[in-house]
Order: sequence, then C-alpha cells, then structure tokens
Amino acid sequence: MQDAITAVINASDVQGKYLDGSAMEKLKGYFSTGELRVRAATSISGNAATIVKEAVAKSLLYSDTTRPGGNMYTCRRYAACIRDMDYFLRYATYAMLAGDPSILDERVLNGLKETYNSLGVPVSTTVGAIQAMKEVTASLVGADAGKEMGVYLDYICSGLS
Ligand code: CYC
Repeated sequence: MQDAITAVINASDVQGKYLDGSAMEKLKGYFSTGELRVRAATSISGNAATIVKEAVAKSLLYSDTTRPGGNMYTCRRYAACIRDMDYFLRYATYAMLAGDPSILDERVLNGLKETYNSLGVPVSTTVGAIQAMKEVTASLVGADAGKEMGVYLDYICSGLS
C-alpha cells in the first residue's frame, strides 16, 4: 500500500534525486486537502450503514437483481451484496485518506472480477450500484470531498470493467 507521500518519494528515490518542483506541488496539494479528507472520512464512517442502505435502495432494491432468479435473490446473496458495498465504501475511504489508489488494487480488485464472473455476480449492475453510492456519499460530505471520494469509487468501477 502506498500513499501520496510515499508515491512521490519513491518516484524521486528511483532517480536518486531530491523532490523537484512538481513533486513538491503534489505534496502541497495533498497537505492542503488533508483536513477535508479527514472530515469526509469521519462523516463517512459515522454514516456508512445509511450510505450503503440508500445506495442499494436507489439502484438495486425491487429490481430484476432482487427478484427470483436475480443474483441478490435469497437473503444470503442479498447480505453478500450489502457486505461488498460496505467493503467498497470502506476501502475507497482508506484510499481517499491516503490520496493513492494502490490499496484498492491490493485488497479489493485483485481477483474480484474473476470471482464475480465465476459466481454470476453481474459486473455492470455492481458498477451502477457503486455509482449510486458515489452520489449518496457526495450529498453527505459535500461537493469537494465527494469529488475526491468519486476518484476512488470510479477506480473500483474501472478495475471491475
Ligand atoms: C460474493 N463477493 C462475493 C465473494 C467475494 C466477494 C470474495 C465470494 C465469497 C462470498 O460469497 O463471500 C467480494 N470479498 C469481496 C471483496 C473483498 C472480499 C470485494 C475485499 C475486502 O474479501 N450481487 C449483485 C449485486 C452485487 C452482488 C449487484 C452487490 C453490489 O447482484 C454481490 N457478491 C455479491 C453476491 C455474492 C457475492 C450476491 C454471492 C454470490 C453467490 O455466492 O452466489
């Protein structure tokens, strides 16, 4: 797992150089949004269950996915889906705090598409649910922090597609 600071330092280290102007600018951008990230993470962690519930209501509930034959039909599969949505939200929050998506590759996306394909979990429906969660999150944390969370929720969608 990397964060915005180690990513910049590693890139300079492989060249044996001090941080240059553009590396310093990246760090400045990260530090200047630090408080915004912490505030957003606090608000998301206090409201995670509501965010997931609203995103599911908005995108999945009473759809073909939850009807007999759909991938969320039966409580066991419904619960697995809610759990997955909570994983996506929690790991996107970690990545947003770190300012770096590598934790998503390592702990969420690695092998996920293959798992979903073999279990018949519909990827495009999952992407739609993550997009709904992006909107619900933005309405809770505000536009700036919402945009930042959107970067990492979109990263999960691209990794699945
Ligand atoms: C299943 N989701 C799974 C499974 C894994 C994950 C490994 C198979 C094992 C299990 O059932 O628990 C995902 N596990 C993860 C992730 C991590 C992990 C991301 C990293 C922390 O450890 N079905 C739908 C919806 C969607 C959905 C669109 C929710 C958005 O139709 C999800 N995931 C879903 C469902 C299953 C599942 C229904 C169970 C499928 C089955 O067993 O038939």
